[in-house]
Amino acid sequence: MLFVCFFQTSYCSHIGVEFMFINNVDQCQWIRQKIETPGIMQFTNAEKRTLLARLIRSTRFEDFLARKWSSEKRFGLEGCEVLIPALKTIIDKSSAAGIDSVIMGMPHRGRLNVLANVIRKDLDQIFCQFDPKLEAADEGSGDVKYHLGMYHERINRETDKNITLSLMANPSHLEAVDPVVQGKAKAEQFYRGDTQGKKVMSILMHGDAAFAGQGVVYETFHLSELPSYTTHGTIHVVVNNQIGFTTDPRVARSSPYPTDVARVVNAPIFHVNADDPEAVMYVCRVAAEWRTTFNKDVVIDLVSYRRFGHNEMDEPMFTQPLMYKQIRRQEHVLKKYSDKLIAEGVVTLQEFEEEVAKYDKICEEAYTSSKDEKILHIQHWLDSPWPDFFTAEGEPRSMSCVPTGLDEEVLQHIGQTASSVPLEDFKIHPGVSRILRGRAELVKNRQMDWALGEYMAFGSLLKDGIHVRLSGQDVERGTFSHRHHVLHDQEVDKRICVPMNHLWANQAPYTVCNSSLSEFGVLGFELGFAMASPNALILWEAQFGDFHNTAQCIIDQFISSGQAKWVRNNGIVLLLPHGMEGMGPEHSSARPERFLQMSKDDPDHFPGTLKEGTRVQQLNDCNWIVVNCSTPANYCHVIRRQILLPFRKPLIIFTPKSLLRLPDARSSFDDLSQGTKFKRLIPDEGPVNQNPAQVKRVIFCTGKVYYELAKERKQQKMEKDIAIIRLEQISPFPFDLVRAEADKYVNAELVWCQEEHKNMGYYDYVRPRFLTVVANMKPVWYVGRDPAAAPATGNKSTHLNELKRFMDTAFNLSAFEGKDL
Ligand SMILES: Cc1ncc(C[n+]2csc(CCOP(=O)(O)OP(=O)(O)O)c2C)c(N)n1
Ligand SMILES: [Mg+2]
Repeated sequence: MLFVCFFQTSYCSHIGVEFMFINNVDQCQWIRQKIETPGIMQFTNAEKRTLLARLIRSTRFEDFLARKWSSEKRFGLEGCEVLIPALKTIIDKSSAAGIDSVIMGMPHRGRLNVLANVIRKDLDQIFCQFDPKLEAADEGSGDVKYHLGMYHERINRETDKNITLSLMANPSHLEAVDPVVQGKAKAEQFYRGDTQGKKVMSILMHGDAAFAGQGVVYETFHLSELPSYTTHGTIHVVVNNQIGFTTDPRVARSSPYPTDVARVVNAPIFHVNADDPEAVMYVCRVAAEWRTTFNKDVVIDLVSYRRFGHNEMDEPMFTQPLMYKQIRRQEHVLKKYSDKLIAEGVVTLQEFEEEVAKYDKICEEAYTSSKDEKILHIQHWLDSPWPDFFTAEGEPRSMSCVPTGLDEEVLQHIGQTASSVPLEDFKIHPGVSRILRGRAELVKNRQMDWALGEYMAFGSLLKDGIHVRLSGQDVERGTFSHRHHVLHDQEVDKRICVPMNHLWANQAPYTVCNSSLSEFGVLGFELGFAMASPNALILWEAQFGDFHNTAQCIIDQFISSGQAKWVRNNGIVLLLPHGMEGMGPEHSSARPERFLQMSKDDPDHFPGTLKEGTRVQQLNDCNWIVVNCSTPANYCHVIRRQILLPFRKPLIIFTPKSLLRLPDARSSFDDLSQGTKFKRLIPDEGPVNQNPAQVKRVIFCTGKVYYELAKERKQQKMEKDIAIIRLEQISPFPFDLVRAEADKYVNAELVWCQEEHKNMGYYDYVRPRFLTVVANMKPVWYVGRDPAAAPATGNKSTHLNELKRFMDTAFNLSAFEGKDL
């Protein structure tokens, strides 16, 4: 029925393959041989019967749902029922080749069917989801049934081998899950030492329109050949239902043909007629073999149609009347294939009908038992369980955090490694040499700058067996050339040294990898990587904080809300360089306001004084932690805390640029010694303490502006009049510590000072919380830049004028006299 485009001559009229863009002769020959050898597509009767049985399940599952819940959305697979046997064939073949873990991502179309018939989620668990009275057992928002994930260990019946199948939970945002799946697959490969992808592989399913249109598909493909990101070949299956009955797909297409994307990255594309289940089975076998043989991506284009509307509420005749008239006349694939096998004598009509009746009965029985389910446990839909990390009920094992301070010898040892070259005869660049000498000098004086603080954090976690992975654009050197975690021999090409991997004999591995120039794809990838194990610190660094917004979907749909939707912890760390330094609208702001707006802590509730347990509980209750550290020691503490907490939360860190080198912004080793910990707030420790009652103004701030304020105060000799207090953890808000400060300076007016524009930065977030702290008894004055549309000016002198203006206000003690709020 459907026309399939031929790009190569083939002996099967229902298969076409595109591969002429692949510039590897062996690979092209391999494909030719698989497609053009006469008679190569042969199946035994047993194989045909298995195929029929799978098609029966796929078809009757949708029929069953349609009968029981005719007006419920399920995004049925009708028209592409072969997807189920296709996936099962890929999994069988891969299992035979040694794969024992398959990680999948897919959109709405046929998802319930995949859960039921590929992953084998219990049918009653699926059916009960259609019950509107089902109560939620877990906290959070939960999610609709066709977004939830699943993890299942089972025996593959064809190979008799163990196999673990997981389907990742995903948001509506089509294709956003692709890089997440890849990251998780990569992580599993990494932790299992599966360096060639022989054990773990991923399968990504796509809709035709989404595959062609969503840029993250390309970003994901693009990662497939980068060493620290490759999953050694992914099998992509496109449920291509856009073509309908037109004879030429290139005429019919309303969006770019789905395979345009794959061509760019050298993946062969098999087009196969979804009405010919045997051709589909053959192609799926070849694709699995391709992946095993070449460890490269491959695309299977299931050329099909959609029998009903987009969802079951939709009437396709509104917009495609002629096509849908023809679709109605189209014989079902199951009928066609069963007739064929009956005619061939492979099965009898009676056997076929019995097989159908058998599956219908399974569905009916599951339907009956599904009525006993009264409560929905999203826990049962978890795609990445961490059984050893949580209790059997999925709860944290404690509500306390191990202290984050470090022994002097550990600090010294890390400091020395950070300032030396652990390999012999390794010639580094003189500029790097200078940096290492600078570090050695600091270590000698028991001091650290930002880069050393980071070294202390990573190095100490590696010592404790925690894998650390830092990924992003130019992270190896550091965008600001401060990090230099990978040294390059200046005389031997490609000879490198990663000192962080030479710290201790039994340390965990450190991975530092420059990503492709992608944010959406790479952040999704790292989020997926962080799902595989709680015993790893996974960090993604934006080149500049601004650029995270091209990954906004991963932030909104996964990082900020993932736990609420899917009860899934994730400890990913985002490092977002931030600060107004006259560099123009696009290299200044990491948009703190956006992260804070999505923080769920209540502005109007004062939680009381937080003892250790409650403080950890506060972190457990939030959706993510947002910090802006002003010292290297505090940065180190917060990174260590991230892993020492008994649960995992995303951590957003606004990181500095000029502070990386500012002598004032250094810490002493004492600030990291045993007994020290992360400071949620840094009080003023200067002359204001002599007589706090005489202090006239308390300026609260966060991040880099602290140093500008402190300098100005000194110049104006106002160190006894004005206290400057740093908020280091912005969310969850340190209500208790802010109150202690406000209480201490009884006669002072309260000011929030930020360098960002008034409609940006932290102001909207902190203001109601400060008012809660002071029970609305005092105003909190704003000092900072005026509201603006762009985050920063592109003009240096405007930048400096703005700075001067708000500094003047900050130190003008009569600035707010007689002013109303
Ligand atoms: C990023 C994004 N944009 C828009 C939508 C709304 N949407 C849901 S399904 C759909 C059509 C998808 O078409 P296709 O990928 O061909 O899948 P099909 O439904 O045909 O299987 C659209 C536009 C979405 N879910 N995600
Ligand atoms: Mg489609």
